[in-house]
Formats: sequence, structure tokens, C-alpha cells
Amino acid sequence: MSNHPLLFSASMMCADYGHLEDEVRKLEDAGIDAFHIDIMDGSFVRNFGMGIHDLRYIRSVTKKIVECHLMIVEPLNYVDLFADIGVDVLYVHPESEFQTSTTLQRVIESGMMPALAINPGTSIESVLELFNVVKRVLVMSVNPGHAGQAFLPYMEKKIRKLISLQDDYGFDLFWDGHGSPENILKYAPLGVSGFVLGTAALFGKEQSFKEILCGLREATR
Ligand code: S6P
Ligand code: MG
Repeated sequence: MSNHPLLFSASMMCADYGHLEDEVRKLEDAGIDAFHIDIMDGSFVRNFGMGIHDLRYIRSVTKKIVECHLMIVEPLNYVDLFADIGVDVLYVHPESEFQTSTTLQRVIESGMMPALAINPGTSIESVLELFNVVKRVLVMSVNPGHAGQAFLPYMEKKIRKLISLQDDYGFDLFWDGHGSPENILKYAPLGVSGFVLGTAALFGKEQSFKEILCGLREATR
């Protein structure tokens, strides 16, 4: 488990696209740590998330960490593209191809941080060896593809198990899907290193980004 402060990443598919640069500035001003970009292909998941142009734009207006969560089939074909755009952290799904270890190797060679995102239905045992090569594991607590979904209660056992594996394998555990204040307050002290914030905590609220992030930092200190 890392000794770093808790990291918060903004799920930009939940942002106001009419004022994207404003959203980025306000999030930076509020102290966000990273921008989370969900890339979908309508095949691995039944939705289309953000596109390459959105990603390039956000990369061009911030110096903060930009992380891409690839929900696409055959991600190996696109690793170089994301490296060229200047992505810092690349999450790939082991369910999306046959040879995820090859893809992760390519991510390492391209200079990005190798990271693994795992679906709710994927067992820890089936991907355990990959934990040796990634720096982060993103546990999906909802099925991938959409924001605004409910937390799947059967994930609790898996999350606790992943927390206990962090030290042995040397990865940090991050959380994606319904990262609500309640879940953050419950699981951060147990050892989850970071949360992707979407509609459950950050976007579409009456409070400002700054009020929300300050409140979360205060409550998890
Ligand atoms: C979902 C995607 C996520 C969501 C985010 C939404 O497939 O990977 O990054 O955008 O989790 O958060 P929330 O709070 O609306 O569930
Ligand atoms: Mg995501």
C-alpha cells in the first residue's frame, strides 16, 4: 500500500462539455490530482465514451496527470497512439484481449505507467500474475460503460482482498464506479489509494468542486 496522500481523479465524461476548459480550470483550482478519460469503442462496452479529440484537448490544457481508461478491444493496437498524445497512465482491461501481458510490456516501453482495470466479474485469481508488472489496479465496482450506476455489493469482498495484496505485489489500488463520499470514507482508511470521481461525488452537485474536494480531503485526513 502506498504512503502517498489519497488521490482523486475527475471522470471527465461526466463534465460539462459546453465549458470544458472552464471545467478543467475549476477542477485544478479545487485541487484535483488527475483527469480520468474513459475511452470506449461501442464493442467492449455498449457505449461510446470520450474520443481522441477530447483527450488531446484536455492534455493540451493541463499539466496534471492524464489517465486513460481503455474500454476497447485489442488495446495493443493503440498503445503508441496514447503515448504520443502524452497520456501518463494507461489502464487496460485483461478481458479485452488474449495477451494482456504483451500490451502491458508495450505500455512500459512507451514510457507510460502500466495499469490494469478489472471488471466486476473478473476474478482476482485469473489476473494475479499481471499484478507483478502493473503499478496500479483499477477495481471496477460497477460494470464498465456508464456513469451513474449503483455500487455492486458483491464487490466488497474483492476490494478487501485487493487491498491486502497491494504490498506483496507492489501496486496501488484505485477505485472506479460509484465513488460516493460514503464509499470513500469507508474504503480509503482500509487502503484504497485513489478514487475516480464521477456523478456520485463530484459532478452535477450544488456544491462547487472546491467545496466537495476540500470536504473529502478533510474527512479522509
Ligand atoms: C464507467 C467509467 C467510469 C465512470 C465513473 C463515473 O465505465 O469507467 O470512469 O465514468 O466511474 O462515476 P459515477 O460516480 O457516476 O459512477
Ligand atoms: Mg473509468
